[in-house]
Amino acid sequence: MRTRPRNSVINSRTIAVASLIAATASLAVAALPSAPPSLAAPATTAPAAKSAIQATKAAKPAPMPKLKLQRVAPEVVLRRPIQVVFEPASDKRMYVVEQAGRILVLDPTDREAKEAPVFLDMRKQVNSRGNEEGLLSVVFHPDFAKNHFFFTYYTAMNADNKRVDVLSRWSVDKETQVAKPDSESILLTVDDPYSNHNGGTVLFGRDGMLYLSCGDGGAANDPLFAGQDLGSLLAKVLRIDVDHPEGDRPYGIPKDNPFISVPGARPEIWAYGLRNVWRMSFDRTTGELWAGDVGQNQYEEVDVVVKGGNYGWNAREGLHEFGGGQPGKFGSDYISPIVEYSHSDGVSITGGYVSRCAKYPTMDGIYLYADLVSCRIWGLRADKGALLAGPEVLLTTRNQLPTSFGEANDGSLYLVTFEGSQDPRAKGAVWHIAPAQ
Ligand SMILES: [Ca+2]
Repeated sequence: MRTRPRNSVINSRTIAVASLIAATASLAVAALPSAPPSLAAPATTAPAAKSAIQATKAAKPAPMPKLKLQRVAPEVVLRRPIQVVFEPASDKRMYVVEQAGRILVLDPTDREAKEAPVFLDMRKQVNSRGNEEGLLSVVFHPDFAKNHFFFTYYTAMNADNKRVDVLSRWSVDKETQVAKPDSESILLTVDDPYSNHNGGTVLFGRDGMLYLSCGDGGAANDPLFAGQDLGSLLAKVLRIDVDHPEGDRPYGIPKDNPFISVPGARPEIWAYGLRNVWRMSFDRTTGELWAGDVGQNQYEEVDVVVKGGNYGWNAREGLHEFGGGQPGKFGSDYISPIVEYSHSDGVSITGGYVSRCAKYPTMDGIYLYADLVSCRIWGLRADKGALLAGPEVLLTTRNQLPTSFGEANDGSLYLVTFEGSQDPRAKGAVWHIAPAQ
């Protein structure tokens, strides 16, 4: 999620926009026609993307379907849900992450459910005072069926009452299927002095490695110079091996990480120059890592994150020079976003997933993403980092801010939303995504 002024939960602009969107006073979420051209997200002006568009016009990618949403467990009360994840091999157990620090379990097919049992309550560990603080992400180990491990990424206050970002491993009681509350093992803490820009998604690649997105620390303009600093874990995507601890580290460094031989660089770094990747995901077919990088005041961007890639923050915001006055130079060889959009179309990108569900072939290969504030959900097609089609508005939610997407084991996708309210107990919902026809 994006920067907010200090001391605000969701700023007045957010509330104003959300209120406008809520004007229908209905929880219904409807498919809308495409936004008019003036509202549509602009295609990137990157030369590579332009040529890709031209080159593929002849190929005529399949049209993108509009989307419809069906609410999951409509009677269950959720408070500021910000992620849903599934344990490997079980689409009957959807885990809903509440920002304050609870993980709840839902069967997404049970429309009669009245409540979601608590899987883990870690509100005592978590600092969720700021709008962007809290329990931010959860992921299950790929070998969960054997080792019963899962991982959390959250913000906390350390023993010196300083802000830190924390990556932890936990165990599940295989009999009760509930997390063991005293099983936390901290793998990594990152000093993070400001309440905003904390990343963060934790997930596994099909290489078995754990990936984590860290924000630039916060405030505004990257005052820590983190974006281009390979000595800092902030403003990065990290990649570690949680199955092979090395020496004093409770995790290993993969031998093919890109900066392990660079003096002064943190060996955990996979990619850098990323301001605040709130949500990222792997395309299960291509293995590409897709990220929504939240911009500052002008441009939001969709990136495909590659090994060793430099995405330009804070010399660049989207495709544009950023006047931060920091060490990076605008003209350097940064990797361009697949697309950007300006703040006339939204103000905080929520990265999504590439749809790969066999049940919905018309959605196959479409990357879905959203804006937290304008509530638009776009689709695009790309190949090897070049735009093929879109972006196109496929849906706009009403009075529900899209905080995250989720992907079941069968590839079906979900949307997570909450109401545009400053109340940390604001209600939210989970929605199953399908083509409108
Ligand atoms: Ca921060």
